[in-house]
Amino acid sequence: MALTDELEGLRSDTLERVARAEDLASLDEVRVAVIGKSGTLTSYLRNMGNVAKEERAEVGKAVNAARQAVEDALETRRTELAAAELDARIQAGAVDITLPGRAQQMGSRHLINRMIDELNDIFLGLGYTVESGFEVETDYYNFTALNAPADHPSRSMQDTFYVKDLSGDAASVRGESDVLLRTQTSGAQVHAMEDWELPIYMVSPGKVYRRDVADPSHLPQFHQIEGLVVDKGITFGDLKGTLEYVCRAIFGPDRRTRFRAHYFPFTEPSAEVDVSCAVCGGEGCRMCKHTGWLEILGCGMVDPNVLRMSGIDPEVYSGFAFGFGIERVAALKYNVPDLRMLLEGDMRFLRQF
Ligand code: 2NL
Repeated sequence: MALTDELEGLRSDTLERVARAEDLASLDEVRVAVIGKSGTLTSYLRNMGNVAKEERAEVGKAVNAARQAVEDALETRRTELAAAELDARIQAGAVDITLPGRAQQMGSRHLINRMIDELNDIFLGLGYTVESGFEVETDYYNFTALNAPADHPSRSMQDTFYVKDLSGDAASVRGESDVLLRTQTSGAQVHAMEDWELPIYMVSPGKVYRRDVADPSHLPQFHQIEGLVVDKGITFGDLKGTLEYVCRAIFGPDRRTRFRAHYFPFTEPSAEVDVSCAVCGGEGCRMCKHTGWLEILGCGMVDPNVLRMSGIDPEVYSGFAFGFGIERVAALKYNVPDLRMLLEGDMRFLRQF
């Protein structure tokens, strides 16, 4: 029948237009054109009166079915397009709130450890062995084997941290145990003299402890690097040549050194070494207390008693020894006015090195 064919054509044509509609506005145009007041499908409903009576039921059914199909398709497509349009609007209005990645702060080696590495490298270059030893030592390795008299003030509880405090114990005369926090790294070198084969060319870097109150030039815990050479025919000339070379390696060729006679219980003769002041170039200033010189290390020829106590014959062997304070070397190299700055953890200061 021609009328139902027409309706079928209109239906499939409309469904195609619905599917093709790109946005809500063009979808609405399809709705108005087909099922609006004067839409093509609506006009079939309006004109039902003109349809032959016997066909009316069938045509009416077809018109309603077509209308239902068109309405369903419109609704489905409307939902799709509305969702897509909302999505587009959200995308267009979105504010980018991603933050730039947080950069990882790179740590760096602390100046004290850099200084230790640098000094170790200088001595390794001279063929020395690096041996750090123990931070907890016995009173024999820290004092006795180094020729320190039994009543030397550095042994007292006022100057040395004892691991066990035996005060009040009848077994102890001075109230001190024989286990202590080392006050110098020499213990490592005494162990070497006892245990190693000769000759010895060694340095001992590490932490040492003294019962001091911190001030610009003293810390109760600091680092030392001590050196020890024991060989046949070692002279003060070897000591002087070695330490002048080392000072130049640390401070550069422009700083001068001088040796001053001094006293240590473990070396004879002994000397202190000064390096010319970098702040004033030797003219005299506040940094060097107007002397032009800064004290950098102590040294000397190993006392024959010290060699003998560790089982070395001083008639055959001789040696020299020396000790640097690492914090002091760092302060003199970089003109740090107060050793405590090295320990305060102020990154504005530490990051300079
Ligand atoms: C200083 C002085 C020094 C030594 C340390 C030493 C070690 C042995 C034998 C003899 Cl096993 N001596 N060490 C010698 C002279 C000076 O240090 O003022 N240090 C900060």
